[in-house]
Parts: sequence; structure tokens; C-alpha cells
Amino acid sequence: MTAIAAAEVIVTSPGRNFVTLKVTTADGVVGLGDATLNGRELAVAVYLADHVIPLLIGRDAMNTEDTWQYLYRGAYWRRGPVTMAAIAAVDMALWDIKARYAELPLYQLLGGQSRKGALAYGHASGADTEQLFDSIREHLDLGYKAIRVQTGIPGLDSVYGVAASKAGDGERYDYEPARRSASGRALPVEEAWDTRAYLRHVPTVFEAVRNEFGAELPLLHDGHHRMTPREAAHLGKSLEPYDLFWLEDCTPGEDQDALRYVRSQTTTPLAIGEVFNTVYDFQTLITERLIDYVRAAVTHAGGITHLKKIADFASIYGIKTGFHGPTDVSPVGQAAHLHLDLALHNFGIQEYMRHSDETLEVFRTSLTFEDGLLHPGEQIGLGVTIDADEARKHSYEPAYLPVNRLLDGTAHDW
Ligand code: EZ4
Ligand code: CO
Repeated sequence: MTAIAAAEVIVTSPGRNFVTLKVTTADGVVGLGDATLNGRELAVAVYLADHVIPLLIGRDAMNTEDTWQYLYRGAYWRRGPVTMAAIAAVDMALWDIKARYAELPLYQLLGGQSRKGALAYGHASGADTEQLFDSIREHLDLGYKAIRVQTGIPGLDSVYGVAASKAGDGERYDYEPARRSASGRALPVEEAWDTRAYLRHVPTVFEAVRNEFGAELPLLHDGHHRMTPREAAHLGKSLEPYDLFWLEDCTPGEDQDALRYVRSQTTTPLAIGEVFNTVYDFQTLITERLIDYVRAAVTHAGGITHLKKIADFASIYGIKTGFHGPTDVSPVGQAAHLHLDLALHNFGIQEYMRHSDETLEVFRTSLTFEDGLLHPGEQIGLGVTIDADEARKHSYEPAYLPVNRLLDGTAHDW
């Protein structure tokens, strides 16, 4: 038996907030798990510290499946992003430990290497076409072979996915949706939204991008859960001439049935799931083949054990993966994605936003990005360590994701 001797929650904010679980065995082997829930971080930190860590001490660190079931079924109150992020962090840490005992990079325990590396897509954006083209060129220069395109909308001041400023550190455009208030009292930023303006403008932008960059480049777009099924169907149809890799999150995440109408109306590939927590959120979507890509994140969908089940279930229906990889997934969570990406047969694509240099000083990762492909590296375990001294330098600062309102003030999906 490889007993868990200690577990600790580390909250750190190197440019943005991260919650990490550090589990240590009686032999002193350490595993890390990402528990970051953007904008609601401390709820998971307390859930772990008060309700989960006491259950871990003395358990066999090797029993990833039983520990997952114990925490999921044992809570009685199932699912939800807080619970599932906490379970995810434990699960990642235990897989990290298992691979460290085996002295293997984790992907070797998940099926080995099925491809050279994971095709990554980056986030290009611009308030107008000129800025967008610059951003696409910068991503091509960085080696990206697939690009998400988000654009400003005439008449709207600030739009989801459009970077506000240039950061000048690798990614060039700084994009972090959760914001902090200068006054110290963090309240969510309120954005204004107009779906009709969006639906009119987006196809013109894709036409311009195709004219400038050609037919070959894989292009993606994120609708961020803002459309009704009819609106989403309309957008999917109007984007068909531009041959998207996928249209993401076109309708609200709770409503699996909504995708049935969208699917019946358009051949634009559909992806959804970054806000999903379990395989049950995908059940209808997968069995009725209403989507092409599952977008869950290892951090919010119960860790490696559960994300692999989602991917395997999807594979039976010919559906591929496209795991959620914004900067609010820490280098620990992103490493977990990459080990799965390398091993899973039905891997599709991996979202990748480079973390800031500040973040990468706290989290030392063996991840590499070369020629458009991500690789988790050959270090044992997840391949990530946390520098506790660096982490302590960056104390938690509250930040919220924005809220969205229609032009008349009605609250809308952000
Ligand atoms: O808005 O991770 O596809 N990526 C996304 C992200 C999410 C953020 C929320 O924390 O939709 O940018
Ligand atoms: Co998204």
C-alpha cells in the first residue's frame, strides 16, 4: 500500500489565479492536481481543504478509480463545477503519483504515444479586420497550424474573445477574461451584447480571412453559448462557405436538445462542453451524434479518470476530442490534457494559450510547442513541478468573469 501522508491546497496568482492540490505519499512522492475554477477559485480551495483532504489521508494513492468513485458517490450531492473540480484535482495528483512510481511519463499509462504531438489551435482576435489579420499572422509566425478567430462587432465596445491589449510575451495579445478592479473591490465587468449585429458581421469576417489566408488553414470560432437554436442554425449555415474546423458552444450549455435543431440545419462541425462536468452532460449529444467534438476540461470534468471515460464513450460514435485549454487551466491541467491527447485514438485538436512567463516561473512544465504540435515531454508523471517560494510571492486577488446584457439591459449569457 502506498499511503497518502499529506495533502495541501496552494492558491497562487502569478498574473491570474490558480488553485493547485499537492498530494504527498508516505515515501515522499509528490503529485499535483489543478483545481482552478475561474472566478470561483476559493470555493474549490475550501471544498478540498475542509471536505476532501481529511478523507485522503491514509488512503492508497494507487487506487485512482476507487478514490474517484468514493469522492463522487460519497458526496451524495453529485456533479457541479466545484465538486467536480475538487475531484479532478485529487484524480490528477494520484495519476501523477502513479506515473512517478512507475517512472514513466503519464501518457505511457494511458495507452502510449498514438501521434507525434497534439495539434494545437491558438486564439487570434481583433477589434477590426486589420488587427485580426495582424493577430493571425503573429499566430502563424509562432507556428500555429490552426487558429480560432474572434472579432469585434461594429456598435459593441467589448466582445468575448477579443484581446484588449498587447502583452508582448510570446502570446503577444493578452487575453484573460476574468478581470480585477483597480479599486480593490472586484465587481464583474458588464458587457453589452447584440446577437443580430453579431450574426450579420461574423460571416463577413470569415470571408475576409479566407480571402487573405486561403482555403487550407483550419479556422475555429467560439459562439460562447449566446445563441438560440434558430440563431445558431443560421450562423452555422452562413459559415458553411468558409469551411470551419468547428463552431463552438453555439447554444447554452444546459440544453442538449437545442443542438438537435442546429445539427439538422447545418453541416458546420459542432463542438461543445467546456462548462460540462460529467459524461451525462454529453449523453444525448454523443448517442444521437449531435456534435463532432467534446470540449470538456480535465479540471471541470472530474480529472483524467472521468475525461478518459468521456473520450472513450465519444470514440464509439466517431466523435473526437478538443479539450478546453485557456490560461485558466493551469500548466498542471494542461499537462493532463496533453498526456491524454498523445494517447487517445480519437484525439481531435487541443486549445492552447501560452501561459505568461510569471505563471511559468511558478509552474515548471516540460511541455513543448513545435511546428504547431504540443507534446507533454518525457519527464515522469505529469511533467510539472510547482515552485512553492515563487507561488508564495503571488497572493490571491479576487477577479470575476464578465456578465453580459442586451442593449436594453436584459441579462444574457456571457
Ligand atoms: O471563456 O476559460 O474556448 N475558450 C473559452 C474560454 C472561457 C474561459 C472562462 O474562464 O471559451 O476563453
Ligand atoms: Co469556449
